[in-house]
Amino acid sequence: MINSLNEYLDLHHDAVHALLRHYMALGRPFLLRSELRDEFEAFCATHGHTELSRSELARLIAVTQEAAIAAPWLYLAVRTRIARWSYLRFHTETMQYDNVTVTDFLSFKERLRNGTEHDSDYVIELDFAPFSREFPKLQESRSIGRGVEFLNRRLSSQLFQELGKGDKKLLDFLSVHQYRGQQLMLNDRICDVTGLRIALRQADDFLATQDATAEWKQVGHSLQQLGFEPGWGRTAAQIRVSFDLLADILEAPAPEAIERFLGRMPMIFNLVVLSPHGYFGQGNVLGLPDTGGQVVYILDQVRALEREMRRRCHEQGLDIQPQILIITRLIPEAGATSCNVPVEPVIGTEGIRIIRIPFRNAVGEVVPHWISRFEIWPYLERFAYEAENIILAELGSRPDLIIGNYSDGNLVATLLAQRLHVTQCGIAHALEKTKYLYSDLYWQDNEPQYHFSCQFTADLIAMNAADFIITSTYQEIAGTSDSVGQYESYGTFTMPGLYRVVNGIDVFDPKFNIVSPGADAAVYFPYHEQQRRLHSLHAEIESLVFGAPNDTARGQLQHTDKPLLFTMARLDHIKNITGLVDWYGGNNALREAANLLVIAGHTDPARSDDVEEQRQIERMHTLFEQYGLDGQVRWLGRHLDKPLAGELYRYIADRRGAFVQPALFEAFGLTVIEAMASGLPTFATCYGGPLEIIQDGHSGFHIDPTHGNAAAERIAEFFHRCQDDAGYWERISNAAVERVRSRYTWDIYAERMLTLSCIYGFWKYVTNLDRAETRRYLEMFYGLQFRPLAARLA
Ligand code: UDP
Ligand code: LCN
Repeated sequence: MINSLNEYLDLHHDAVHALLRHYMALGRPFLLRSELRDEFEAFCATHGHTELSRSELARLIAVTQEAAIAAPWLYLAVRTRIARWSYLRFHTETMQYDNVTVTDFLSFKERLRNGTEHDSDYVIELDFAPFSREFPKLQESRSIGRGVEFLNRRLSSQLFQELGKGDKKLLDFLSVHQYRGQQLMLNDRICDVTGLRIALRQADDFLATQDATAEWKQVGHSLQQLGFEPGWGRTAAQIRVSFDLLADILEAPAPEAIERFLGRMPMIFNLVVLSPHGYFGQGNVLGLPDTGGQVVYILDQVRALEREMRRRCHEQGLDIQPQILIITRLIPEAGATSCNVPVEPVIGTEGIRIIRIPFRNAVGEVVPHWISRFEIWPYLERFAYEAENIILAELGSRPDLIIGNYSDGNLVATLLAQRLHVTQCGIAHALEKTKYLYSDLYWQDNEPQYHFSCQFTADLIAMNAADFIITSTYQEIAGTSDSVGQYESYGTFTMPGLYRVVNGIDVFDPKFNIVSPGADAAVYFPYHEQQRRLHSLHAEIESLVFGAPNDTARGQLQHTDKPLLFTMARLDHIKNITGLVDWYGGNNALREAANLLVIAGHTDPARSDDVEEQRQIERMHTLFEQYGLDGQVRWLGRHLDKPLAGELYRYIADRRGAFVQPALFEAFGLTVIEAMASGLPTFATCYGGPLEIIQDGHSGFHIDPTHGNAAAERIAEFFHRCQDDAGYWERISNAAVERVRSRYTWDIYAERMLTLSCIYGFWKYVTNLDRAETRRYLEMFYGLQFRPLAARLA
């Protein structure tokens, strides 16, 4: 690009000069991608530069994510391809330009931000790249998020290249397997690889003489004589498959065989899931501040994991009851929730418990009230240590895997995994960094409310410490060709006055894997499955939707025959529910076509403890007044339990309605897949997960929340088309159901998640995936950077 750009600049010096002066004249130190593009287009149109608008320079601007401007310099951060960056600068007077380093770019931004001409103080620069220089990395953007496939390919060949080395490690790995003192897989009769091969052949010969359905109690004694212990399979046939896979791997290790073999290994019996913030409970919590999809995700996830763990134990011939602990915060002032109860079994499971541990202040007293997720940082270290003792006591051993959730859970997972030497998995749910404009550069402005200094530091520590990371979508890691991924945004950034990050995380690292969550199929099923429907809830739903206003409901729908446009979310600014009401109010076509049903927050601000929510509630009331919405919008300020929410989606589908998710940004969006699974045509934000979930125009529609009127027009058009084209609603509805059925189910999730856990556990054991150097660096970063930042909040 640089060479052709050079030629272009030589030839069109004048136009380029004028353009650069145009950017300068805006008088803004920073311009984002959309601003750069819009200004470029405006400039070309005004000055009649059609040539320029098709030039190499136009292509450069199209891939520039950010510009920093101070005469005579214009610095650009260019994202040439997904997750590939370069930095360059123009001298606007001499028209010289050159490539600069990321440090140059960031320090230029810092100078602009601080209003200084030169770097004033020493700046801490974080760079994780040297630690993983020797480490295999993906090369292609399209492979991002398929880390385990890559690892299996790369490491299997590397490991077994040196004859005997990999075999020996595999043998060691199989020999250390135990469950509560009971030896699994191999005993000490097999002490080298040759012995293992011989034993495998003899065992195979022996099993060939046995009934395929014979179980361990029949064949186990003989196999034990040869050096084998339980865990290979429930029946003789299954045991033979495992033996054959191992024999194949010892002969020539193919990645698929390794994955299949490790997926059959009994490795994960005890699991710890961390989710400290918010109200974690099984009832009355959804919609409370900081309490939404993450709770739904975890409760569905652990159920699915338990089913899969039990299935695997059964198939492996082991009589073991897996255990899962969800560790969360105990909140003494728990309102109508059970968050003040220390131990709560998860309904419908055999071995899953919610364990609640209180936050304590500096002198050890229990903190009684809810604390926003943005302010929990000083409590986490103590919480982690208390959790460690409780986990060990509850499980009677170390867990086999620790899963962190969100920034706080991932930090606690890091502290625990480090102390217990356990494999750590990270799940972000929603990284806050990309949700707020300039959340890093202007971090100080947000500090009083959001404390991003703590959160981004915690994120960097946890994402680098995790052995593997699960994401719900590709774009969560690496964005799209137009937008930066949530993880990618941690690659390079600066928080002036705090530290500068030149390599914070590498999205080409094979630790990233996409494993999407599902919609609970027992609750969210298509509206046309009549025999499963909860008809008994319909009277309640009718009064919820069409009833008179009361202390938790505003508005009464005048035309009850119109279809319903439905939305349901926490009443956060980012969810943009007030934005939706604003577009609806201002768009007559949409108001004519459908009624709007909103389930969010409270209608009375006095019922909310959350400042952001209170502001949104007030804004909603203002909009009702401004547009006179009481006859067309029904706003329920209450939370629905899952069965009621499930039946409501279907009830709205019965009436040929639609669902809308208008968020300014949505990391994944469980309501989107729930609505789709119920057969509701769904309109959802094009920023975040829904972009990937929905195939626009086929299984739903994307809307741009920054162009509200266009979104409202699109929804209105949909309802009109449904009137003219009899099968249209059904076509979209069927495609939505099919999309969720094929991609977003908890069964697929659990199978994948457990296989990944086994594989990462194996590679961590047999290679240097342990990343000891990184851990040491992170410990220092935690001690010297995170702790003092968190202490300031205490
Ligand atoms: N939810 C619910 N009742 C409510 C509000 C929300 O059951 O009154 C559920 C909703 O069905 C979904 C979750 O809360 O399962 C919200 O998850 P989502 O991913 O959409 O958003 P988040 O709150 O995590 O940002
Ligand atoms: C948090 C969010 O903001 C949502 O987008 C996700 O769907 C939810 O967590 C579950 O991962």
